[in-house]
Amino acid sequence: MIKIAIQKSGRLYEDSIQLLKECGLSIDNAKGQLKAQVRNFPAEILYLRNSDIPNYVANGIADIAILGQNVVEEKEVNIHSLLALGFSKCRLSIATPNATSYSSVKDLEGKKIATSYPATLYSFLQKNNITADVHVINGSVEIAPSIGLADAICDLVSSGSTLFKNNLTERDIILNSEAHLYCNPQSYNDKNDLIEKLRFRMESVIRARNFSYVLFNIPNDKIDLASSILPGLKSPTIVPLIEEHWSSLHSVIEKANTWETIDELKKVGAQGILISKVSKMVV
Ligand code: PRT
Repeated sequence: MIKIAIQKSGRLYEDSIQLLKECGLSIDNAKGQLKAQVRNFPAEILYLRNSDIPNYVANGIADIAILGQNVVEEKEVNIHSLLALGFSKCRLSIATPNATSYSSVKDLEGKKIATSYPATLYSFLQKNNITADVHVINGSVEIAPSIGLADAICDLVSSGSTLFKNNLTERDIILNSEAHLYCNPQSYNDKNDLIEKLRFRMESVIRARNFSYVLFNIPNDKIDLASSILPGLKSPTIVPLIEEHWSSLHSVIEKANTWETIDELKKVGAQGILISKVSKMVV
């Protein structure tokens, strides 16, 4: 049996639960629950505070977890990433009031910096030979400069709207982060079959999110032309139509290029183009 830690509530919760469910795990996630048995996979879900999870994984209370790279970096624990999951993307950045001049990290010398990420900030400052006065606060870091607590902040940014609302400008990115699947190294050896089984499922679900399934009809003399537009997995599947000299082509295309691909397919004579969702993709 493996123990999987996910955030109890907060920004990572919905995406984590959805991913586990798309991996086929049947979970009762009633509100307020602290742990739940998975009904159809030998696993137990532990609902924990995000900031506590790295230590729980490091000491083996949980075998694997879904966590942002930012917290793992901050907690400086020996746990290993098995897979980047593509959600909860953000960056840990230095920001200062719009009106202050800032040309390089050297401008932080001797300044007060407010943050909830002291370890990551110290290591960044040390790498850049900067001595600064670090103030640790656990929330609303963005208001620190306007109340006179700090000259700069070091905090997570995603859309940038919180910085904008607080008249702050992002100056230096310390770390880019997204959610990863992490594991305890000992658990990875001891429970390799189960952990790998889940990692493989997650990888198939995550990969599928970037692709769509396309099928369309095309005159046979245009098949080569249409195939050259489709990157696909190997090469497109060709199914003859009852109507003579026509075939149906099936393939996968990158979601990001869906409309460009449709335009190109139309140009070479494709008809009846259907695009549908791919839920799992095993290569
Ligand atoms: O209480 P617990 O320990 O469980 O949770 P938490 O307070 O540590 O976490 P939570 O739910 O706030 O965030 C969980 C994880 O989501 C973080 O550790 C990051 O990995 C990830 N994440 C992604 C973010 C953001 N984006 C984010 N924008 N975490 C926080 N923010 C905050 C940021 O601190 C700032 O206040 O959002 C604000 C900035 O957002 P924008 O969009 O205005 O730039």
